Amino acid sequence: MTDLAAVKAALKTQAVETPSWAYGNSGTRFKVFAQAGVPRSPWEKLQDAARVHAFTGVAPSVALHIPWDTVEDYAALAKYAEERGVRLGTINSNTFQDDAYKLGSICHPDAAVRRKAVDHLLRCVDIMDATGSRDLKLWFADGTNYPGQDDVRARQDRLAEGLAEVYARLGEGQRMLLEYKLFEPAFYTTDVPDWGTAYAHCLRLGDKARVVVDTGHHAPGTNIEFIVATLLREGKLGGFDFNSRFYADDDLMAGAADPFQLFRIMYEVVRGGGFTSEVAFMLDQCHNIEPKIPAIIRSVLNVQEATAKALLVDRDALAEAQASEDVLGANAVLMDAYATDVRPLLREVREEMGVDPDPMAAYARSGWAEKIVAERVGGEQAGWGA
Ligand code: LRH
Ligand code: MN
Ligand code: MN
Repeated sequence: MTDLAAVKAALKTQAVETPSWAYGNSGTRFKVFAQAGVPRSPWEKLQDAARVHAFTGVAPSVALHIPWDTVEDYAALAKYAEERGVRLGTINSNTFQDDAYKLGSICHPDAAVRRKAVDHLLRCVDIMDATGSRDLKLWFADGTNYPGQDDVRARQDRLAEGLAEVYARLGEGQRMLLEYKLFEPAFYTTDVPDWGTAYAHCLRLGDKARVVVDTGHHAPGTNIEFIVATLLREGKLGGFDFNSRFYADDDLMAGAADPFQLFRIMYEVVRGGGFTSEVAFMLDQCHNIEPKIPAIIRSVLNVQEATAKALLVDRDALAEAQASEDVLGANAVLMDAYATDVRPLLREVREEMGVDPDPMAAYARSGWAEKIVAERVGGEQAGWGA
């Protein structure tokens, strides 16, 4: 039997970080469809993120992406967030939009370009000091397009050297999260293509370095929950970038394409003792055609539903079925939890937290969508590269 009170208590501690860039305009490489009311600054992104937290109760922090979210005074930005009931979370570095980075950033063959990239990462740690952020999330677009283009082993050495310099700069309580991605924008080799490469670098660096699993960054068919179980077992799972995909790095709403996969991942998190603040649960999505704030609310709710189902797995019954070699029985225990309609339970949890039981409807009623369309006129909307 699962202890419902414990499940509810755990759900109340959940924290899903929303990404500042999801509030801005985005698109595919073919077209960005601008939406009315989209934020024109990091400050307005925080206003929207605060609405997501107000209506869900479980999205208390916002990830920044530097330089997309450049401001003069980061401490003031942190204060502005706090005044609205949220806080600044992970700082994401961006070393992929300068012309200098055409052949890479931290792995570039030219030492001057590597210096520029590492200086940017060090600057990100300065920003963390000002915002009070714990985590620096690193994703590198580095790689090559053609066999022979560069020495792939030398690129690993350059990567290790750059990471070590940034790692040494981390303060007490700060961490470095290294994110891998199979391909794109590089199409032949990517310098951090998989969890094994990320893990090897993190292991050398030390305890403050952890791996980030972005659920859209694997080859089709990859068993992501196995990777999660392995990293947790090694104490090296730093966090997630949740999103869903049908094909490649689609960045669709978490739980939209494959809610069963999200449940399996969350089950391994719960099973491995990872449902703690040690593991950062972040969204990393783009809302290219759907309204952004409701899409982010929906994504948070999808993560919450997968978590509730994972917490509902009857672990004793599962262990018993496994020990008695009952293949079908063990599978049925897991599927029973997955098949449970957890929406009534989550409505109760929200009511107990003082949040509207139906966040999507509450947001729609709130008038926020109409307000930002009316008020955010003029200026340049935030978006990829802005
Ligand atoms: C790369 C990625 C990474 C970036 C974000 C914008 O595909 O997942 O996390 O920071 O997208
Ligand atoms: Mn990501
Ligand atoms: Mn991605």
